[in-house]
Amino acid sequence: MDKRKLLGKIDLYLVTDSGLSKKGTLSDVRNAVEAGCRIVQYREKDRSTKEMVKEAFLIKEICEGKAIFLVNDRIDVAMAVDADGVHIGQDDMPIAIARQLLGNDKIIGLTVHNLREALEAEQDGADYVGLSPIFDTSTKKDAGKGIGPESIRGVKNALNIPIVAIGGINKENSISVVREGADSLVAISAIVCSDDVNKETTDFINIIRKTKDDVY
Ligand code: TZP
Ligand code: MG
Repeated sequence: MDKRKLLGKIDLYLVTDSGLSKKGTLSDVRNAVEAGCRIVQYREKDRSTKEMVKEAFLIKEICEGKAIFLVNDRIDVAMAVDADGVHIGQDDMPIAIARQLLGNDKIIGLTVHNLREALEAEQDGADYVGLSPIFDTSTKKDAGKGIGPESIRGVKNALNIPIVAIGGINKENSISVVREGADSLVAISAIVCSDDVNKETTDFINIIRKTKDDVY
């Protein structure tokens, strides 16, 4: 199965955050995957490499056969556990080098903030872009000001690869994000800060699917 082909079909994309999580990263991943989330990005900023590798193996096991598993930033950790790929930012490893290291079979996602970066990402061989931040967010301190859901349309029209929207998204504003053309969306705090990650995931997936049905 070419997991890349699944990327455009995903509704909700889980990004882990152990700092914000109520029940812990492994519990969040388990519950989100159980509720039907089909992609998980392990994002961990303050752990040792050893701890990250250990946890990444556990997340990979939970995702096996059910969800795509990516690692944020750390190409070495992704390679160590044979993850499905990585998600990198504008200041991380250049895509061409990441591609050389990971090979053609792995997924590479890139964070972009505007149309220029998005076009460049596609040209450089990104498999999807994470458009960020759609709304103001306190989850990522250096995310900058929200670009607004209406900025998604221009990027969607210009690109052939899927667009993942991220930043300040909740159940209410997720409708505008999908209506403006996002293929999928990330909602970190709205999901991992909740008491019931399974229910939140189900709710988000239902809202996204219903909005897509209404749009197309
Ligand atoms: N990248 C851009 S915004 C962001 C990241 C990791 C944080 C999104 O978190 P939230 O809680 O969904 O606003
Ligand atoms: Mg990064």
